Amino acid sequence: MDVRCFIALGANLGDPVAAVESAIAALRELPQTKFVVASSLYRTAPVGLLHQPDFINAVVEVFTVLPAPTFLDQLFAIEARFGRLRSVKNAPRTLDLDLLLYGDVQCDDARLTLPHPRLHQRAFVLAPLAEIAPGLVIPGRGRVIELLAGCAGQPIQRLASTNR
Ligand code: PH2
Ligand code: MG
Ligand code: MG
Repeated sequence: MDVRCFIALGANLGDPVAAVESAIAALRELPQTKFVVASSLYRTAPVGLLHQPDFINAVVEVFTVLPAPTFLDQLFAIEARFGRLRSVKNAPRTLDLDLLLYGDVQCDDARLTLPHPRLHQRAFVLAPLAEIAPGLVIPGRGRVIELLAGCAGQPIQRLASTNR
């Protein structure tokens, strides 16, 4: 059975617009996975560690038959291809791919927490998610639209496709 998944993309080193656009192209090629749609790109102020460059963020929807751990391995492999180095938590990154939702699965183990544990607090995830799936309900958290309304004050700017 195909599982509906949402993936968050983020980058803030090098040419982050190019990185996110190429990562979206890479996600189109995931094995045993149907690509549905990508959101616009958003320029967003860093959350967590301050004093680092703005991010480019986006969200992608796919349907996959891969089990969640295998799907996660595929995402890590794309990050590695983009030269992601894992140093300190929240360090600037060439590409971050976060699995936001894997169907309505809720889990919390060493490798994977679903839904993503901070997605409901982050406008840089909720705005692109609301753009492509406005009616979505996050298991245990509520409607994307309402969660986004609770994130006022987090600066984000949708990039027109001509700016991309
Ligand atoms: N990712 C983080 C921490 N802070 N801030 C923005 N604006 N965008 C991100 O993708 C982001 C962040 C950890 O992954
Ligand atoms: Mg992240
Ligand atoms: Mg990550």
